[in-house]
Amino acid sequence: MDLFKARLDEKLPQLRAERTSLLKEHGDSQITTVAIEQVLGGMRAVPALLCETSSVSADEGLRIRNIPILDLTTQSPEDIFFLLCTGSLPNDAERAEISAAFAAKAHVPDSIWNVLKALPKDTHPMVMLSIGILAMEKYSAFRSAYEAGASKDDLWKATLEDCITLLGSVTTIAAGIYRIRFDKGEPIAPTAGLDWSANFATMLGVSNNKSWEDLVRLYLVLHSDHEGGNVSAMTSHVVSSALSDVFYSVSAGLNGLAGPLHGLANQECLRFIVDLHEEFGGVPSDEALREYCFKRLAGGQVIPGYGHAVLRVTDPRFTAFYNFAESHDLNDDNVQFMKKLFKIVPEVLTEQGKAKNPWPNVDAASGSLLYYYGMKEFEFYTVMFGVSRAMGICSQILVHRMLGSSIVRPKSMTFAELRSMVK
Ligand code: CMX
Repeated sequence: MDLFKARLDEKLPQLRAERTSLLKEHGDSQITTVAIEQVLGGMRAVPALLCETSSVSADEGLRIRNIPILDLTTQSPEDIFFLLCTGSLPNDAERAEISAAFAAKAHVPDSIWNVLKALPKDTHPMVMLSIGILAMEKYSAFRSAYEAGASKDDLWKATLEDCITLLGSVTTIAAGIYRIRFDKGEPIAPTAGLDWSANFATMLGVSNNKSWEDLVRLYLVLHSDHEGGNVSAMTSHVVSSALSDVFYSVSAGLNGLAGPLHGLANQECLRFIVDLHEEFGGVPSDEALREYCFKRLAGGQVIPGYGHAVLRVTDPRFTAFYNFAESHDLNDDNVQFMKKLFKIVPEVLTEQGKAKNPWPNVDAASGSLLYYYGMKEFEFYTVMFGVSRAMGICSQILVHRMLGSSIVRPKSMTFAELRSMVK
């Protein structure tokens, strides 16, 4: 990883100087006030975290290092990881170096398979992913470096090594989980010479269709990062701030991704579509679908795949998947449902008037496409999300390590303390 390390080394002084000068010039400047409703409402919109890798705006959505995600849909995941970490896209030599580094870590030791195979048959695949990553912790270069007394300034180098080990092996682990958990046969070994996403697509063993590989590549690109305040990224950051290594941190973040209001929404979305299919025996009329959605809302359930804590427009990642379905002429009932829901749900949520954002997020489209290619086990979908999101989480942790960021420790308040503050 000489080229990658050299690029990071080059960025390091500027990155650290920015932190030092901001602190020196404006360390005690007030940038916001916090309302009681924000304290009680999930800290929504409180600008309290640093994240250099990406940003999400209400009216545009995700930008990775200031590049709109829709301008990055033809890049490889290796490009995206390099961009997240360094701020620039790699040249050919740098891209080849990362691909080779991931491939060199793609072999997963038997001890990890033994742990995964020993779990009860009905274990959720996200539990298996979280455990698989945690079980890899014994290979942490960071922990060894820390125990050997490495200086805080240098800990980012071992963090980079851990990121490569984690990302190189996570595709093999995830694909193996798919095969073990859903009785698809033994895990398929990685193939030398394939890049990261082609290898993942092959190890899943879902389809031989060439465009399956294209979908997996796009999937890994689109879910890679979504700034620092979402549940999974923030959880990982908090854990990592205690100098826990990336295996502990990513595993912790993925446990948050497994919640139905976050990453599990893609599983819930497909479940919703399959239920709809069963209820109507096919794609229903607009009117019947409207009625069904209203009934669901009246029963106190959310419409999965719609709404967002930050976005107030259609998620560009939904648009990218929608465009993929159009350009590859994907057209089964589930894809029809996805398109019809896009037409109906925003009207329904707007009429109901509760959701601040009636538009689809990424989860409203991704599952229908995976299902189209034959990945019908929707309990696995959040694992696909997790593999990709591991790139964003790792890069965020790496940048914080380069900066030497502080341990996270905000102040919690009792109701009585809050009341006394507003008196
Ligand atoms: N269906 C029904 N009701 C919805 C809704 C939806 N899709 N989205 C929001 N609402 C409701 C909320 O439940 C809330 O109701 P209460 O006041 O009764 O609690 C109200 O509208 C206001 O919520 P909001 O401010 O618009 O949204 P939040 O920031 O609180 O929550 C999110 C955001 C994503 C959790 C919410 O939109 C939701 O539950 N969506 C469905 C699940 C989903 O798709 N999650 C994936 C998000 C992407 C990700 O993080 O991975």
